[in-house]
Amino acid sequence: MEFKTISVIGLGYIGLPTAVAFASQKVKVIGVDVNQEAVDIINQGKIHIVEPDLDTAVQSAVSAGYLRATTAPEPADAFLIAVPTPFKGDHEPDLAYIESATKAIAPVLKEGDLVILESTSPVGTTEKVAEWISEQRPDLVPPPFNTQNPTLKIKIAHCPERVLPGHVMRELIENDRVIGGLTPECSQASVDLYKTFVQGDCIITNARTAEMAKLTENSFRDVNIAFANELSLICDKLDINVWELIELANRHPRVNILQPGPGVGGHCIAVDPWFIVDKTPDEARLIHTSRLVNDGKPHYVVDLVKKAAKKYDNPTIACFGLAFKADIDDLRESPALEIAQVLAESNIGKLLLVEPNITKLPNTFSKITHVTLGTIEDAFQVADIILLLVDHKEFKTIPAEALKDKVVIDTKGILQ
Ligand code: SAJ
Repeated sequence: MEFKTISVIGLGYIGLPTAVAFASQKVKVIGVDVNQEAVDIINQGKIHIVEPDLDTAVQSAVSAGYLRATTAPEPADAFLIAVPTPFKGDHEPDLAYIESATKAIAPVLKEGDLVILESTSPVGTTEKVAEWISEQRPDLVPPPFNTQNPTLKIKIAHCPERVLPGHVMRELIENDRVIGGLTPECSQASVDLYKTFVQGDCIITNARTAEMAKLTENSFRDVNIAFANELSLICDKLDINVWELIELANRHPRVNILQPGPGVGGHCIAVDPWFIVDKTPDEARLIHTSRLVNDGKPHYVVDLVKKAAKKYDNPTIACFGLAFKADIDDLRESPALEIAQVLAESNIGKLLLVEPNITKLPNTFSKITHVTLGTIEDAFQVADIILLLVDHKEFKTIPAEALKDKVVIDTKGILQ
């Protein structure tokens, strides 16, 4: 199948790099986003998010005329939906963005077009996309939509993104892709599309399995981090150094324990397991418990700090790191940020935030007078308690000497 024009709906952390990957192969790409500001920035050849090497790629794709952004969907041969799937209420998946993106493209679809859902989705969502299109375009997806034996005049598939923030530009090209069409023709058309730039294997399955594969990958990681986090609690109680313990256990040829930390953050690993729990609550017991273990870790860290602070009169607590993981500036869904916020609100002392990847105090702290943003050296001068929350490269070289008069709570095990 030939694709002259490709449209990517949602120009965020996944959609924009994907749009650029197609455009860099000299395919015309129309990027669509509801955020007018993001659209304007991209049309100037600039970016509104942080991801290594994305800026230069967008700049050349826009200046060469292969990438253009707009707020209103336009006709194309393939549409990739890459919008967020957060959860709402009691961890139920919120499909509102996928539904509105699908309904926005429905009017411009034509016979033969390919629609790919890239957003991480609960099992059954690709079928829902077909049903939403059927409601508006019965000429393309005749009702009632039959999941067992679909009759389609367009092609619909799920192909979950699996790239690691910070390495997106490389992983987009090199990673294997799992492709699940509603029919074998849908899958094959999707392989043809991704082969435009993907060097990894494009492996075909059905839509439900592709949906579950993505949720499984992130749940696997969440469960394994929960094991490490649980070990850290056990070791604290038994007076054992958890980092040394894990290093020793990992010398076994079939053991590979992940690292404990202040909790699990980001928009994927802490979210996706809930999509499995929501669908199969009675069966997903381990996955559910792991979520609770990881979500409980920030509270445990706060309690450790409160206990340490009791020995001082108005201590200064330096929080090292606010991002959701090392060497990025992304503070969304960050356990480090959550811990700093709870500490700031609990008024146990002054808070000095040390985050080398930001230049401005996050808005949540702007009205709290006892919270400031500072440097590592400021912390050495004034802090009574050092709380290490993120293993940023800048913190890995801190000399033991600089910490000798401080109480150190190191949630990542990198300080001497
Ligand atoms: N973390 C630990 N201990 C570890 C590893 C990670 O506490 O040993 C924490 C991190 O500090 C962070 C969180 O887990 O708070 C998640 O970080 P991550 O680097 O493991 O993953 P993400 O969320 O940046 O990206 C994940 C990736 N999924 C997997 O590795 C299975 C990525 O490939 C997915 O594309 C991405 O989720 C996504 O978009 O779903």
